[in-house]
Amino acid sequence: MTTWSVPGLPDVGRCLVMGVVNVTPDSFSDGGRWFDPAEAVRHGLELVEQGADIVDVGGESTRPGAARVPLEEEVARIEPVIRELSRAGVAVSVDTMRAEVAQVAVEAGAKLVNDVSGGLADPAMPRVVAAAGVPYVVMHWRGHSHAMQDRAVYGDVVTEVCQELTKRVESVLAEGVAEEQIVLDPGLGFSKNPDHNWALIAGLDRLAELGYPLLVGASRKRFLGRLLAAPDGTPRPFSRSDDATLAVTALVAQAGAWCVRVHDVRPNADAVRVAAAVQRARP
Ligand code: PMM
Repeated sequence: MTTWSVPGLPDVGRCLVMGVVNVTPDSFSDGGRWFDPAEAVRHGLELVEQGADIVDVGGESTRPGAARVPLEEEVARIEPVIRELSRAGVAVSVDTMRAEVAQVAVEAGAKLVNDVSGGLADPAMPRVVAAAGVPYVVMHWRGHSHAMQDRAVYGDVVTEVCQELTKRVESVLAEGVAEEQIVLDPGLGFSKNPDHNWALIAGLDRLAELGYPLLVGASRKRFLGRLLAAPDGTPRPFSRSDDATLAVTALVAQAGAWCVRVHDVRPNADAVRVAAAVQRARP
């Protein structure tokens, strides 16, 4: 199995686990729970204790239909949490689409910028990331939350996601981001219907052929709840889709993902170790 080395982040010969701390009142699965900065820090430290290699701190919900948060509000939400977790020695990533927020986050100690828009939402983002020299998650994205599900139209989703990510890579490289900084993400649930998400998980090897480490975020997303719907078609609530998240983690870790982004860290930290043991045992 290819193992990836991403500058400034742990290189432990297995898929990494990124634990999620949404400092928002309205995120899809954990909105409001860690809205208080002290609670958010406490939760971040708890995730590290449970096995998170990276803690992803976000101040803006990206759930379908969400409205945007003002810049000052986003900064006020994430800055104290990133500063405190970084001070405690945690490898923190910032989940933001805004260059100014990324800049504040890096100054507060963030080691990675996770941009769900892959540089499309804020044209200044790639230059800020290039200057900061930190790893940069470029996710596949077709538009802001209010419009994204209308854009879930593909002929061949894996081919189109690969092509669109390739364009984003060319663009951020042209802005000065270095190859070693780039991590790609298929953007499960972002302008994707369930069939698109499953096709991307099945086609992860084709995304890996683009030559960059891959991050996968399936945790608690609606397509899992739809798969596990009751006989009358009622989707399983996200609060009961963590076992399905775990199954995705094992599969994508086996397929060579660099990192999984998850809410329920402890079992996922076990799953990536199982996947690594199986890989090591391969003749
Ligand atoms: N998904 C969400 C937020 N940030 N970042 C990356 N890189 N990949 C993802 O799939 C992703 C993300 C939405 O999930 P949440 O609202 O449950 O945090």
